[in-house]
Amino acid sequence: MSVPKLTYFDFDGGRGEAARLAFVIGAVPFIDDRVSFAAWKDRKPQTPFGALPVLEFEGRTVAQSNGINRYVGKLVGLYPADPWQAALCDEAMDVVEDVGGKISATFDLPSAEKKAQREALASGPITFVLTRLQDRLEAHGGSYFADDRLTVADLKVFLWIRHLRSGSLDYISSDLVDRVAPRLVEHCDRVRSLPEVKAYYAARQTGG
Ligand SMILES: N[C@@H](CCC(=O)N[C@@H](CS)C(=O)NCC(=O)O)C(=O)O
Repeated sequence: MSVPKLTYFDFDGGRGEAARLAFVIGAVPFIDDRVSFAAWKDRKPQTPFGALPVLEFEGRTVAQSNGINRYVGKLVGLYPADPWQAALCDEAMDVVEDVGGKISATFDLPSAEKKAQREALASGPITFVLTRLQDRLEAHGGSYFADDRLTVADLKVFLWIRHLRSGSLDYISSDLVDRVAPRLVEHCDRVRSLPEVKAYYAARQTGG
């Protein structure tokens, strides 16, 4: 049987990491194709839309991270079968994608402009999405975003919250989530503590 190949950049985050974690948690073997930034220029034209992640399976190729998350979630049992629960799962993934895109757009800005835009994002859309995501989590029981169990939505939110709290985003205070959405910190810790997630990052020696 063919093994799925997930291609993404060589770091433990970003748009490809939720699908990597889903494969790991579901104990489904996959080829973890990690592209260095140096190699990207040559690889880019071979991708459907000039961007990563890309998933290849049984001779076919598909792009777009949340679509890949859904597909992998179905393969490994981390995506709801119920249509309403699936829509809730998609809701959380898409809102993270929307606000994450706003942050990504600041990466290459000159320092003063980056500071202005990130401070405005932190006090505006980021805080808004954090508080609303927390509300949604609480409305669905407080532990998971959909289906009363772990889904790919939890993985995507976990990775975003981990990134926001990492201190690696200049001008976005690393304690923002703790201040405005503490239930999302608990959720982040819950996902980070899953035995498969702990073992995965311990083996990668990145600590997650
Ligand atoms: N909407 C796409 C966005 C993909 C995207 O922008 N990927 C970034 C990495 S997270 C990328 O490939 N950047 C390199 C480039 O555009 O050359 C998705 O969700 O997969």
